[in-house]
Amino acid sequence: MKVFENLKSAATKRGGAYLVLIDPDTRMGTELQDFVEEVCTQGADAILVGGSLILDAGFQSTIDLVRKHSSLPVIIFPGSVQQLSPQADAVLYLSLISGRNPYYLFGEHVIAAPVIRKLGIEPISTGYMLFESGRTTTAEFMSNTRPLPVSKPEIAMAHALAAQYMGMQTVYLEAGSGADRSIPSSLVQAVCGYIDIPVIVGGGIRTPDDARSKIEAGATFIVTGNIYDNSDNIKLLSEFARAVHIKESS
Ligand code: 1GP
Repeated sequence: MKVFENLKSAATKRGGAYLVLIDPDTRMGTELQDFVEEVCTQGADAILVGGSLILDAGFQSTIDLVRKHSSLPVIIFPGSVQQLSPQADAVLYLSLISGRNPYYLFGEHVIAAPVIRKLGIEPISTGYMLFESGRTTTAEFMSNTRPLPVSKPEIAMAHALAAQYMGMQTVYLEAGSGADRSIPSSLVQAVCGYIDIPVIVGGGIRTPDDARSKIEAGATFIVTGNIYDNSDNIKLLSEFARAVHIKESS
């Protein structure tokens, strides 16, 4: 049960940690295998696997292949309780604290807990905060919740602090996959300066500079996913990793 502790240590040493999200709907077979190998060799710190709406039901085969070819920790970023596997090292045990839908606050968790225990994977208790980002995201639609306003940092700060006080290990500031706008760095700074637990930031981050600005604002973990749907962008992997690892930059 050391996956999260190890990731935090890596982030402390490197200035931040870079997590690459693989959506099982986007790649398969040798294309997926090649991508996993690139992610592992270009400086990422862990691989997340999941998505809020998996269309081809390919989660299990994807995670099997990722596990087989990954030298990095494999962490499930589940869209539902169906997305669990013994092939993973850990799972983000998400509570959608920005919303008030009880099923996503403490519903699926009860169903998933015994399964996670049986599978022997590490749960990482995560306060998941969805923010408005210009258009309706899959996560927002599927969870039937309202996102938090980015223009009211005090609301985000209060939610994040509540997550900390409830004993959660981290909070995830989420703009939604493919969001038009990532979470503003000023908001990241407000939240990170207010709480003591590490902060994950993801959604709509399209440039290494944007990733770096979130780390400079206090984020511990950066997640990108969508950017690599375009294979031409795979060459950016090492640039993103360098941008996140601010203590290693010359
Ligand atoms: C989505 O935060 C992740 O849940 C990553 O978002 O796909 O926009 O990089 P992107």
